[in-house]
Amino acid sequence: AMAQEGKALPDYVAWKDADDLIVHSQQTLETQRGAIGSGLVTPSEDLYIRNNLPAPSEEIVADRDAWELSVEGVAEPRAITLGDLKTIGVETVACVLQCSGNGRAFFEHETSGTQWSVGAAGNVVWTGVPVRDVVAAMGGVAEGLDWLTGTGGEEIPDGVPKETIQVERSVPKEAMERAILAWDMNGQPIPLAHGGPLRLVIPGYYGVNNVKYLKRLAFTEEESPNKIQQTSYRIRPVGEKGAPSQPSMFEMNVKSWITGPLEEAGTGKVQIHGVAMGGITALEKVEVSTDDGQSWTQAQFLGPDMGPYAWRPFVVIADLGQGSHVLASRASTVDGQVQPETFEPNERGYGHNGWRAHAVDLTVL
Ligand code: MSS
Repeated sequence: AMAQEGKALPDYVAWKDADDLIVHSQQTLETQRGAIGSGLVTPSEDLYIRNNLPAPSEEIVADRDAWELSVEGVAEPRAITLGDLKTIGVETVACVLQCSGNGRAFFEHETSGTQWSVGAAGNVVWTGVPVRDVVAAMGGVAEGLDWLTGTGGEEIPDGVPKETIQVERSVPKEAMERAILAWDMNGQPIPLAHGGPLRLVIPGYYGVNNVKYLKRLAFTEEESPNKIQQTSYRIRPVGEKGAPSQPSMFEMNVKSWITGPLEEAGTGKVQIHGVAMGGITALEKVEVSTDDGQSWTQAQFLGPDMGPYAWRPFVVIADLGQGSHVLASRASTVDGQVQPETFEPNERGYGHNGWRAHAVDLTVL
């Protein structure tokens, strides 16, 4: 991954802010750790990109309201245009969009896949129609269907079995209570790179479940038969193959990280900034340590609380003497989950939230 860093932005994301991003590949761009600062909402220009398949052509956003979604597994299944979806209902939700592999670079074993540090995550404001409203408008979920399945609109090349590459994810049906079909991101029509014209957003769930270019929303009896559901995005022991019996990357865990200062600071008082998230639960507090976890100080949240699925910027003012300091942050949720010191390795390097690995080595001059 290192050799590719510093590359120019790929064409389809040429509008992004190159100074704030690390280009890992055409399909994977990461937000620089320092770029977030105490940002409440991640500007679209800075938001990370992760595509499993190349994005479809710009044509699909030329006439957004004409985009068609097929809704299945409801009493009255039908195809509906984005224009018509907009007449059913509308809601805005702020939530963290975070790749399952965010933090992969912190695992000690060899992990294949993008070596994300902290920047495969952002806090995004989505506007769209609640899935439950769409379901109500179509007569409710049909009997015995336990999964909510979203299918991405990428074209699958002829001769390639769709199960092997198509982005199709199933989540437990209950997630529909907070899921939305989004057309706006941060107050603008969703850019193609982030899944416009229509994206399934499941607040509190890992990025992979937030299917872009959504062309089908189906209540199904079983999880999608596709590889991305069956064997990929599973927490599996190091050295083992993926299997449907292993935990899937659904609910995110409690996590925080410092966004500055990251390398050097002057002696005296310094503001230590970062962001914290509760996953699917609201945060209770964040603590910061400047002595490698020996003592902790409660941080102050900055800005408004945007709800349980959003992240919260935090700050602590510390007095630091000359020399090196290990800065760490540790978040806890209202239901008592605490960011752990270490995180057990898993083969693909998913879900790392250990505070020690996310610590910063600061030199005070
Ligand atoms: N969707 C689709 N359609 N395709 C693809 O590829 N990817 C995933 C999600 N969705 C995809 C989709 C992932 S995997 C992620 S993270 C996300 O998305 C990202 O987002 P953005 O907007 O940031 O790029 Mo991992 O867990």
